Amino acid sequence: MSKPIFVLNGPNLSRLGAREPQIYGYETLEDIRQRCERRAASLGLVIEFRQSNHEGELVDWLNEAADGACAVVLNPAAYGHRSIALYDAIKAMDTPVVECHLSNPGAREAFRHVSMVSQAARGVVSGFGPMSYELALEAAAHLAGSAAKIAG
Ligand code: CA2
Repeated sequence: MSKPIFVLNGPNLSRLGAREPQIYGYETLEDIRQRCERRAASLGLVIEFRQSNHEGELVDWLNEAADGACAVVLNPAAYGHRSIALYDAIKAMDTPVVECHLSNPGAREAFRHVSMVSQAARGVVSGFGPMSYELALEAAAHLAGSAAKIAG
């Protein structure tokens, strides 16, 4: 597996650790990046970890991942609930996308119960705090491995 797994993070996740620790915990996004690096190394993978507050930039990165990544872990944050652009970008790529959330949106406010991204992603990991990222990375590695075998 020579291509990296992209770990993409949506709006406001750069503020993790600063507010609402009862929902999102005390780890910062940098802590989560380091966790992901460690988990990826143990799986023999390389990751590319990014965060953006801009929907279009996330779309650009998904387009880039279509050729440049073997899989994607995506925490779309609030854009996941509304973004048809993210839905379309995921639908337009063969590279597997695993949606990931720290919290369990299904157990929160009604407006978080709908996810556009879930309707296009291969699977979803949510509700396990920073461990959601590690579980999503494992799932992404599994999907990337299966895709590589099918490609022959
Ligand atoms: O649980 C998740 O990972 C979410 O993607 C987080 C999003 C939320 O809109 C989704 O429904 C679920 C919110 C990210 C912003 O997180 C902050 C954390 C601390 C301070 C400010 C924002």
